[in-house]
Amino acid sequence: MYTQSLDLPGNPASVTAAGDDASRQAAFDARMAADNKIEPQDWMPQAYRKTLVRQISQHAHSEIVGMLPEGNWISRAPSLKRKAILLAKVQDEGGHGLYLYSAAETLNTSRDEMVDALHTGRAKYSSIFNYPTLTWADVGVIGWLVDGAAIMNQIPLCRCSYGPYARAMIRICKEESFHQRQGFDALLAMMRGTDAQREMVQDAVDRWWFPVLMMFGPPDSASTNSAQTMAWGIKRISNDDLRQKFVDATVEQAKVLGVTLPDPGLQWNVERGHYDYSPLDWDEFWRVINGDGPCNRERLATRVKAHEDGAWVREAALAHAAKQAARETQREAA
Ligand code: FAQ
Repeated sequence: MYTQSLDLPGNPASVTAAGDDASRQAAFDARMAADNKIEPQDWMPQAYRKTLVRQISQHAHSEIVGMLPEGNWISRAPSLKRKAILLAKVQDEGGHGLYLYSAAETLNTSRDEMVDALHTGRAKYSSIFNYPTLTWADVGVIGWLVDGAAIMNQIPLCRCSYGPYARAMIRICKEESFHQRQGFDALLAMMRGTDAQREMVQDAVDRWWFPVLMMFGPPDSASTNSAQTMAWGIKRISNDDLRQKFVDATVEQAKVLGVTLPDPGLQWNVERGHYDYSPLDWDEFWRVINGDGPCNRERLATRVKAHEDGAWVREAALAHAAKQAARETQREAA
């Protein structure tokens, strides 16, 4: 049937299930060394499969939970135009979650298993979505900074060694790039408005800046997964290097916007050719990812309730599919 896979029958580079473990491992290693993609039906080490399921499913959960902070503002958007844009953006995030769950399903894990891991607190989602959206300016800041950080992290994932993940990331990055611009545009409109609007934007930037820098993950020295995922070509750039690239790009954008980034240690380092920034509060980061951030309980409870409330839709869809299949069988038999 149809497949996401790009490898073709007879392609000598494909890692087939034939042969002993050592020869399959050697074929996999050769593929990695040549920077070729691994496809769903290829043989892969269990640990590679497991780490992909971990990262892709956590990424999917982040997109789905990430709909909540902005979703809270759909009914309170300041104009019809901003409401339509926000509705479309939040829907896009839902779509990203679905492509990513589908990419993870190609690794032989079911959607139910992944969702259950999220709902029972066994799977993580991005720390950033455990912070509250207090004002309309927070929605603009999520677009500008959170989507901005997400793109910085995700562009290299378009070159990830696992084909379905890499391909999902291409479309996701295009949409995230639009999200980032809409956030910047919403903030620019407020910065050109009243003093109260400018203060609201500055307050939102002050609250989100440090949590956004933590989205890139712990410092490289504390990143337990990086060495292996980089060796496997899943991650291409380290947490600290991506964080630095983001800081360097965003300082310039903040100048255009006319906001101050809330870090007195932020200054250009001529020798390094990068901006220096102050150490981040990693205790806060670990607290948030371990379930004790400002909104962890609320976010998870909302997701669980949405899943339970949607049970009748899943049941109806299954009943419809069963009825269609029975009709098809009857037609074939007639
Ligand atoms: N939050 O060894 P590392 C978005 C965990 S999508 C929570 O460095 P790794 C779109 C990590 O899982 C945002 N947990 O981990 C949007 C690991 O624990 P584990 C999501 C975090 O995997 C915008 C432990 O710490 N993006 O924003 C975080 O090599 C607006 C040790 O860390 C992705 O998921 C964190 N920030 O690197 C939606 C991108 N950081 O699993 C709505 C794909 C680390 O061993 C609105 N993922 N941890 O128990 C990645 O690139 C990587 O997984 C990292 C973490 C970079 C997130």
